[in-house]
Amino acid sequence: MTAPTQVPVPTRSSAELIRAEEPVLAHNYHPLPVVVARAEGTWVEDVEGRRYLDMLAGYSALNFGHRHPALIDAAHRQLDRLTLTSRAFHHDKLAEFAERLAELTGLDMVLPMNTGAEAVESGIKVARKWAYEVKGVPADRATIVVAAENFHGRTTTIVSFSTDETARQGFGPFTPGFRIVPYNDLAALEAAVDETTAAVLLEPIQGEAGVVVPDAGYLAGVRELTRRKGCLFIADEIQSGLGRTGRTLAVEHESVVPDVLLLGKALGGGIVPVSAVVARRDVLAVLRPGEHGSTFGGNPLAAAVGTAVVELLETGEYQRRATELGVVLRGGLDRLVGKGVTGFRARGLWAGVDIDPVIGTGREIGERLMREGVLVKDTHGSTIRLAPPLTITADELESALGALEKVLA
Ligand code: IF1
Repeated sequence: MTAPTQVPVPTRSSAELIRAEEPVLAHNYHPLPVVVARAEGTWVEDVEGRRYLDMLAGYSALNFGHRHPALIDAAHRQLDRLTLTSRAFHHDKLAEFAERLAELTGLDMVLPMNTGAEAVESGIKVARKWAYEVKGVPADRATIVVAAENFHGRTTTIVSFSTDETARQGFGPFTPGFRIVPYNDLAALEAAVDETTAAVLLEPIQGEAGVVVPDAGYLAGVRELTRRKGCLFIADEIQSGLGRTGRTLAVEHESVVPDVLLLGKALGGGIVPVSAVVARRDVLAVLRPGEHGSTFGGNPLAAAVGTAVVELLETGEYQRRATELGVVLRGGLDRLVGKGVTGFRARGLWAGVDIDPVIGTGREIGERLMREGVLVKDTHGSTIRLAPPLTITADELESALGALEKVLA
């Protein structure tokens, strides 16, 4: 009896896969009805072979596009050598990753973690320890000042200082020690920072709030205020960093160097989760063996991909593309104001676009754009976020803007 020839099992259709998820996958998202099966550069392809321009880029984790050859190659080479040791031992990729990342950011020391939230949590722990050991704040009295409409992740401590009820509802009790002030308001910040303040934690541009760009001078003002008051300035560049706004870091637009920098998303090249706290030596020096850690933080695969990402950024090519194509993006959006767009905020290849609610919600616009072969994500209400890979071409950007014009007509 010869074995029956292996008839390949047909993959389920998009509709079948969406239905299959329902009983077995937590419903913590409401994805667009598209099932991606493969991707390259700026383009993704669904199960049926339909192609879409990816204007979300994994919430800015895919700054270098899907499967950038240099990053995939670095991953393949490391997969064939060593993937994990834990930090109980050294491995041969970590020194170079830390050296290159510190050099790229102009700071001294690196604490490698995995997700953005882990970098934020680690930054909070380090700032508090610095406040007690260096600044002399009384034990358990350290405060950290944050901005309203912030988004820094989903852990219980992080949502403790969120102003978004959806992110907090049902997850209490919450972590104390945080003060919330309006974003882009130096007077409010001045009033909130006192001798107990360990740090001010801000996004240089607020992502989830709808790409809210602060007034010129705000970040420089925060830098001056925190220096004068003797507390740390922690810049969360997990979404705004690594080329997105046309500079390596968004704080560079105001020539500001924070005391602590939080990175994530694109640091992993869209391949593996890689995040980091990068800070002045006297700040990260508060951590001694056994006081903080992570099973995967700084693992060989992450370090190899992270180093390849830093190499891409060292060329300045992606920052230049975001600046140059940012002009095309801004021009295209300017032409849509009054034609369904009520306003927008943009910096580099990153825009929050407010759509006239009469035309539809952000979600409805997203569904119409999907039918035009363009994928975006709404943030709140009728605002959509545009954040394509920095590898997008001018033609691809123009066609995405054309699709937006079409669905708004
Ligand atoms: C979701 C958006 C939300 C971030 C900043 C830290 C983190 C994020 C500035 C945490 C993560 C992601 C999370 C994802 C959607 C997306 C997001 F703004 F990017 F669109 F939610 F606000 N700091 N942002 O933007 O990083 O732990 O996720 O690696 O939670 O739905 P993470």
